[in-house]
Amino acid sequence: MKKKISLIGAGQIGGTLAHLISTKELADVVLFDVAEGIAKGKALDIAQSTAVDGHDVNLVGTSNYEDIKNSDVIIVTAGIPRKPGMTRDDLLSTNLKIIKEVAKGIKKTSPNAFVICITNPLDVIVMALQKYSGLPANKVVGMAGVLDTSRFKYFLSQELKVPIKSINSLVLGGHGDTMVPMPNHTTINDKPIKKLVSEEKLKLIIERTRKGGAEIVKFLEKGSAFYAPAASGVDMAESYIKNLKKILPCAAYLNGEYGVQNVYAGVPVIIGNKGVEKIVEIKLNSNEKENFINSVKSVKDLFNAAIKIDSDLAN
Ligand code: A3D
Repeated sequence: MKKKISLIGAGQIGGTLAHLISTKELADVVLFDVAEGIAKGKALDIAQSTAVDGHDVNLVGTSNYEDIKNSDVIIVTAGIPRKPGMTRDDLLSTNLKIIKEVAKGIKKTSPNAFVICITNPLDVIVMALQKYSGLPANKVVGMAGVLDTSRFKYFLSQELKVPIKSINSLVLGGHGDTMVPMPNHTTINDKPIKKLVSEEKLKLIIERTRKGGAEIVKFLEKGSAFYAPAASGVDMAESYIKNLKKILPCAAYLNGEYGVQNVYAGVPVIIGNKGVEKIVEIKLNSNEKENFINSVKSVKDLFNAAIKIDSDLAN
């Protein structure tokens, strides 16, 4: 039987997700949005595009949670994106309210789904989504590391003029300015990156990766990135649906791993048909450890700010 992916939020990322999923024939798609017309219009437009290449996918647009019932995967982008000059953290109070409502809808209709959260501020919103929905922590993950890593790889490939496929890399930590690109775990055709690029250049690339989202917000003026975030979300959904057991950097619930307790942060995980099947613990040197703990601290601080907004999150 065909799988079912529901997309909560049919905006820029939601629409792109629906299109990518349909061209890959990964699953039938339900596009859900409080703005019903946007969901219905995009679903119809993409459904008509399937006739061009003969893709066998069913698409529906809706604002009724009953239509997402028994989804295999749910990808959440409901919320507001950044405008120029805003940080991701500025979105907290608005998106927290939206996520509470979304979590209720998911819990009621699809308690067995694998849920991928993309709404910002990512690490805190995914943690809130897990708490509000009560779904098991291994079935609720955040998308950020795949995107941050792909930005890092892209900038390296441009600098070194090498195919992006020859680069292996990883970005850990929270999805914010404290994210932790990992040059010591980055290779090009298995050669350590540090032998191929000067320290000065690498520093600049790391900085550009950290600010990769803001660079696009500044160009777009009216919203944030959506093609690369959608591609990253689909990669995670595909690993779950096809049981690929890919190792992907995701915001996952840490319960002692990396010496961190009761918080979501970006780490490599194995995604298979059971959800997050394993958190992969790689060896960090003292500098990486310090940066990672610093990044986790900023996630914790923002979660404490979220608790002040809604005390339900304290439980
Ligand atoms: P946008 O195009 O505005 O789409 C968001 C959609 O959510 C809109 O269509 C809204 O109508 C809808 N919405 C609002 N409230 C609800 C609700 N209660 N239930 C259902 N739908 C609702 O934004 P976007 O698609 O560009 O971005 C979506 C989110 O992703 C934002 O919070 C961005 O900041 C975030 N984002 C995260 C990353 C990461 O890497 C984590 C990257 C880019 C964007």
